Amino acid sequence: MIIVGELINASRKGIAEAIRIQDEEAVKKVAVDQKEAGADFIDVNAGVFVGKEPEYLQWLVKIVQEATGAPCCIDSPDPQAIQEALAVHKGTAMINSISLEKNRFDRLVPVVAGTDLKVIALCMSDEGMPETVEQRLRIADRLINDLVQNNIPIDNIYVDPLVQPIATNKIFGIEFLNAIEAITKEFKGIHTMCGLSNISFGLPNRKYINQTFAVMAIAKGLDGLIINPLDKRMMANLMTAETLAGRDDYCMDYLKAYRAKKFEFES
Ligand code: THG
Repeated sequence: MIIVGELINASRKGIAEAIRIQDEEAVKKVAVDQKEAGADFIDVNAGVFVGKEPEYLQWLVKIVQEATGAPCCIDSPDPQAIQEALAVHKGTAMINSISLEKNRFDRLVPVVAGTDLKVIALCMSDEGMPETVEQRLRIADRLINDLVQNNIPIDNIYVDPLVQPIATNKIFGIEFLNAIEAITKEFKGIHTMCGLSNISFGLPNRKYINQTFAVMAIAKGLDGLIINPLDKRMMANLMTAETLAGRDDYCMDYLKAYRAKKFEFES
């Protein structure tokens, strides 16, 4: 399972301010805290700064890697911004994200082809956001085939079927979960990924919804999550769900987490 720490995102007020005043220490602390909590990749997103996004993304990549040595998940809809951020990135980054939208696909495939980069493939096309399992599968099928044909190994592809808020349509939870199951079954060796917290948008007690949904998605085969790794109950849920889903030989990871006191938090 791959954990991407979501907290360095300029849609969050404190982070936007830290970026605006170039407060290195503030950003570095959020990066280090997430790495120590178990994040494998640190998401960096400066999307609210129109015009300055590439420059700010480069700055974020540099200081996050200085502080943690961890790889970044470069989060932007703009292929140019992703490419500029990659130029200063050390090691194997994750691209967040490519999609079937023509501009994104055509500009990012040459960047990723023939490299070790990991890539999140959003189930989105120029026809818009999919809602049903069938719509997601159709997009995933084209995306995966086109990426593999372009010399991108299936093991480096993380399909994101797109979580939408349950408050806006009661089917959005189950359609997402069934999409994870269908994609995992249909494409051997593929990975899946999602920004989980969209599910709880507009509802109270969001943490609880996110924690519960994570467990349901892991049972369907989800193996990558963009989350707040500082949420200890979320992290404990993820590890336990992996074990219960049959993906932890002899419960070794569970026992290791227990011994490392990962299950000690306020209930
Ligand atoms: N898929 C992919 N990338 C993504 C998303 C996705 N990147 C952005 C987003 N969705 C995931 N990242 C975040 C970052 C911050 C927040 C939500 C998603 C956020 N956090 C609130 C805060 O910190 O103030 C609190 C949320 C909560 O209550 O838990 O808003 O879907 N590929």
